[in-house]
Amino acid sequence: MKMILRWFPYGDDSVTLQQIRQTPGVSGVATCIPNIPVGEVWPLDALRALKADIADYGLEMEVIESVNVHEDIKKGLDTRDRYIEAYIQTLKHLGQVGVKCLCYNFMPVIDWARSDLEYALPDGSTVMAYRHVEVAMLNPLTMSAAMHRKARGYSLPGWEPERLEQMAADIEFYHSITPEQYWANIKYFLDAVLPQAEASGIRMAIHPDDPPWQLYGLPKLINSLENIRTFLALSDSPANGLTLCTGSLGASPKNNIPKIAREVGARVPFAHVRNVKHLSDTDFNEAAHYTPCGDLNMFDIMLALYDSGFDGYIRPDHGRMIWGEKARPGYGLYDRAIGANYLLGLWEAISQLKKREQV
Ligand code: DNO
Repeated sequence: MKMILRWFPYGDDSVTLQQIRQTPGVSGVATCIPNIPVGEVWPLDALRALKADIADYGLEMEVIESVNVHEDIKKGLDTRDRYIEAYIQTLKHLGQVGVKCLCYNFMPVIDWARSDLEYALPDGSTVMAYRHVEVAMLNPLTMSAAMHRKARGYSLPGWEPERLEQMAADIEFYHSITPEQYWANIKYFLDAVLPQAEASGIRMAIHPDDPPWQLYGLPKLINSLENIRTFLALSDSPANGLTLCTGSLGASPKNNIPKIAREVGARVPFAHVRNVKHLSDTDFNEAAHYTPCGDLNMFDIMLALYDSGFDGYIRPDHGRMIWGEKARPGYGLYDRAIGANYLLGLWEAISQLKKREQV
């Protein structure tokens, strides 16, 4: 297991590589080259330069989060092959710079969704929050661009106001796609890219839908144990894996995260581990990682991962904003550093006890 932190390059992150390096037990970052239009090849020289910048701080760049999948691939359009070719070329380049794991998602049109990026808790910290009725009201088919601007100019990925018209058209398009067709579009993509991922030594890790339920009538498939089984059965390739995002799947009280981790942990190259506080079946606040702060049992999750033979990367996920920090929502330093060391502590305790039991 390797503990890493997500980090955004080119001055786009208030957290520095130096700070990450000083966080005990963190060996590297999950990063990306932002602003490459979806569907274009990630240039090898830019990847080499980024890797060198990260290596200057003694950190590894073994995980990329994310290379986004072009909407034409998700829609299953005839034009998809050209974008798949570009994806394959990007995989080659990632392999050439030593990337071992690629997080991506197949969420149609929008990435994750929240109603509030700075919801204040009684202790004065802020977290990201989700109220289903409010998010449902942000439907791009009916809302204005201004409504989509959130917290200090940060937009949710994929929710940029200038994309609004296209979003509305895309959402309508998906209304005519059945879940069967959507599964077939995922499989078409996997069959095309996994051979290159294998050849490049990269494990691909699909990110679950966040939230894991229907929104704007869009297909949501990576959202339950049953559907994760279906996804993993699409290809037995060792390069076909899951990002176990405990907060995304765990937003639904119906998902038993330790059970999922126990069953599929060996096919999880990357785990995003965070806690959530359920307010109802569809409303939640993100929470500090520590088990009593939320509704997910972090010990059970880490134990299940350990027992499953999990041998991947873990990163703490969205943290609260604490101690006056101003940062990209969810991605400040302080609460994620606390989370990382809490998770490392659980992992150390579990592995030490298991070793002693064997003696
Ligand atoms: C949210 C993240 C997601 C994730 C992508 C992966 O904080 O977990 O944006 O990076 O869905 O493709």
